[in-house]
Amino acid sequence: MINNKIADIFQEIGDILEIQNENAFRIRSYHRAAQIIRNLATDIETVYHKNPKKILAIRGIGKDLFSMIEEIIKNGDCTLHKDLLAHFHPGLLDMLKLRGIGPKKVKLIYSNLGIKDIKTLEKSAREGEIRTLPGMGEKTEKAIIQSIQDLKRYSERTLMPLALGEARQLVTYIRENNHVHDCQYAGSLRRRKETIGDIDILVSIKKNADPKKIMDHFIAYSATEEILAHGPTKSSIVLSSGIQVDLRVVEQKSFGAALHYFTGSKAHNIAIRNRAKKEGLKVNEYGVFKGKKYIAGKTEKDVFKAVGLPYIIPELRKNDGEINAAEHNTLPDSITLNDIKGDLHMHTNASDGSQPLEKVVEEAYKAGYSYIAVTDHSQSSHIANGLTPERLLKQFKDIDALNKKYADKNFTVLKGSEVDILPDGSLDFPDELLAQMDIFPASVHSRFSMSQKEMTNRIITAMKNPHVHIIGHPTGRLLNKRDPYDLDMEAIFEAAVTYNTALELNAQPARLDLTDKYLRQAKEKGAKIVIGTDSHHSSQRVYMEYGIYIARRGWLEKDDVLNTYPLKKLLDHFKT
Ligand code: DGT
Ligand code: CA
Ligand code: CA
Ligand code: ZN
Repeated sequence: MINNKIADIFQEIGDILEIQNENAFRIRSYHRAAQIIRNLATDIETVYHKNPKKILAIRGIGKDLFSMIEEIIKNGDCTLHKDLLAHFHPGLLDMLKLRGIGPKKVKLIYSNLGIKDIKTLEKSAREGEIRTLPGMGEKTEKAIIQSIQDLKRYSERTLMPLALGEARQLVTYIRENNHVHDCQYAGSLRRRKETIGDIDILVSIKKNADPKKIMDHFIAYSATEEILAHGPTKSSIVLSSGIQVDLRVVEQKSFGAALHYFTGSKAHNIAIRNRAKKEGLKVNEYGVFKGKKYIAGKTEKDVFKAVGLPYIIPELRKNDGEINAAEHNTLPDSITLNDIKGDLHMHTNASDGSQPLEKVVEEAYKAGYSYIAVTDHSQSSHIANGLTPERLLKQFKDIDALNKKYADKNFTVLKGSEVDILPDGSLDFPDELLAQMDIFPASVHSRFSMSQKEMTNRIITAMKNPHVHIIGHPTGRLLNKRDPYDLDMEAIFEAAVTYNTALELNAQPARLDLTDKYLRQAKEKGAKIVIGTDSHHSSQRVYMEYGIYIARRGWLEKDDVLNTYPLKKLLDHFKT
C-alpha cells in the first residue's frame, strides 16, 4: 500500500519543520495527516483513481495535502519534501531514527551543541555534554548511548567467527542443564554464512522433563543483556555483544527435522519440501509425514533419507544445485580442515605482525603444519612497516638458519613476502628479488577506486609476471566496511588459469575473500585456490577453520586448494 509511503513522507516533513522551528500549527497538520493516512483501511491510490474527491473528504486532508498526495502517487515523492531534504543535514534525520529521540530533542541538541550526526552525538553523550541541556539528564544521556548501540547492532550483521564463538559457549552452557537432551545451533551460522543476522539454537528435551526449566536456565546466561521473549517453547535474548539468540525447545523425535528446518536456508527448505510433496510426503519442523503418519525426524540424516537423498552438509544448503547433485550422487567431497598442510600467508613483527619470526615458525610447527610461507609486507606498504630489499634478504638468511634447525622434522619455512601490486600492475620488488622467493601472494593495497578496466588490467598484469604465484585477497572487500574493488571476475578467473596463478581465499574474518560464489566460479573455470590466514599472531591460526567453511560453501574439494598438497607437489605445481 502506498499509504505507508505517504505517511512516512508527511511524518518526515513534519519532523524537519519542527527541527527548523517552523509554525507549530503547520507541523501538527503534517504529523496528524501522517497518522490519519497510516490508519486508513483502504488503499489511497485505488481511491484516487476511482474518485479523488473522496480523499479531499477525509478529515485533516486539505487542498495542499491532497495535491501532495497526488504528486506522490504520480512521482513517488513531492516537491516540498525533496526541497526540505536538499537543504537539511541528513545526519539530523539519522538522529531521528534513534529510539526515544524526537524532533524536539534533535532541535535542542542541534541548536545548543551544533551536533548534526549520530557519531558526534555519541561522543558528546559519552563526554557528558547532553545532560547539561535543559530538560535532559543523565538518564536521557544513557538512553541515547543505548539507542545508538542498538541502531548499530541492528544495522550491521555479525561476522560469522564472532557469532560462532558466542554460540559454542552458549551451547556448552545450555547442555549443563539436566532437562536438556541435546543442543545445537542452527540457522545461517550452521551454514557458515560470512555474516549472521541472529543465532538460532535448538534443544531437544529429556523424557518427562520441563521445558520451562530449560528456558529459565537459558535466560539466566551470564552474558544476557536483554530478554526479548520468554515462553515455554521459544525464548529470545540479546547478548552483551549485541547478538540476538533465539532458542527453541522440541521433542526428541522432532530434533532432526527442526534442525533441518531452522538451519535453512529457506530456499533449500522449500525445495526439499516441494520435492517430498511429489512423493506424497510432508516435511516440516516436526518431522517427515506420510498422511498423518510420522516416518522420520529424529536426526537430520533420517530426514534426508526419508525424502530419498544422501546427507547434504549445511554449508551447501542454498538451493543452488545441491539437491540435484545429491539426487545424482555428485555432491562435492568437501574439503576439511584436516586436509590443510600449511599456511601461505603469514606476517611477523618485521612488518605489521606481532611476533618474531622464530615464534611464528615454532607455533606453526607445533600446530602440525608441514610448511608455512613467511609473507611480510613489501616496501611500499609504509603503514605496515613494509620491508626493504635489504631487510627482506636478511630475513631470508634467518629463514635458511631456521630450516637447518627444523631439517629433520619434516617442516619447511618458505621464503616470501606479501608484495604490493602497484597501480600500473608492476610489483613492489624487482624480478631478481622475486626470483629468490619460494612462494608469495601479490596484493592490492592502494588506489582501490580504479575503474573496472584499470583494476582488472592491474591485477592481470601482475598475474602475467611468472614469479607471481598467488593473488592475495583478490577483491579487497572488508565486511561491514569496504566494498570490493570493481573487477571483471570472469577475466580474473581466466587469467588465473592461463598464467597458472592461484587465487587466495583470505581467511581473515572481515575479509573471507574470495566469496563462496566466486570460489565456485573459479573452480568451474579450473582456477586453483590457496587458503591463507593472513595471520598477524599465531593465535590467528584458527582463521584457517573459517576459510575452510567458506571453501565448503564454494563447493571446493581437497584438490582445488593448493595448500592441501604436500610440499613437493605444491612447488612443482608452479614450476610447470
Ligand atoms: P540470518 O539470521 O539472517 O543470518 O539468517 P537465517 O538463515 O539464520 O534466518 P532466520 O534466523 O530468520 O531463520 C532461521 C532458519 O529458519 C532459516 O534459515 C530457515 C528457517 N526459516 C525461517 N523462516 C522460514 C520460512 O518462512 N519458511 C521456511 N521454510 N523456513 C524458514
Ligand atoms: Ca539466524
Ligand atoms: Ca532467528
Ligand atoms: Zn594484504
